[in-house]
Amino acid sequence: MKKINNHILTGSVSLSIILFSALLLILFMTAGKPSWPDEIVVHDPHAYATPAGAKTAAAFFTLKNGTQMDDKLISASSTIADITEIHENLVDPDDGKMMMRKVPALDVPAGKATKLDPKGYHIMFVNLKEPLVETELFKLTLNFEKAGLKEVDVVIAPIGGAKKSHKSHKDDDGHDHGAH
Ligand SMILES: [Cu+2]
Repeated sequence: MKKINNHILTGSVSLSIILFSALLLILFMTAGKPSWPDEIVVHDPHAYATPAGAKTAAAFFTLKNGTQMDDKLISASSTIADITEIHENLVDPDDGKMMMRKVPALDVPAGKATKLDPKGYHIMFVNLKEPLVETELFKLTLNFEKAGLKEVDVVIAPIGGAKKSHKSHKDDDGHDHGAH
């Protein structure tokens, strides 16, 4: 009788170990992999309303590349301005002031989130045809080297949003966008 009990006990312990190991294996295999769709998602595309007479504006978003392939944003287009370009904000090494320059492409690595925010990259609109008005939307077409064209609706946030993010280092959604 005692022998049988031991045997049953050993069996159930073995089964537990196997189940536990399988669970660990599943956890290990899924750890670190973002549960993103197998495509590039343009998250939270937004711009800020412009004062009357303003000639330029910028759009920001996060690119979530859920594919297995590194990609590149190679151009952007819109009908709201004469020129739509990919820009980078950076500190001028000569005078320490913020400056911006046009970049030919923006890397969008596989499995990573690439942020366009006031600290770094943005989509620049030059020679605006009309001011950007709060709560309205405009179409922006992004051209990726591999994923091709993606059209998104850019939400126009209140005009104060950009200023506030520069002064307090925070924007309306509470994310830290750093100083300018
Ligand atoms: Cu710019």
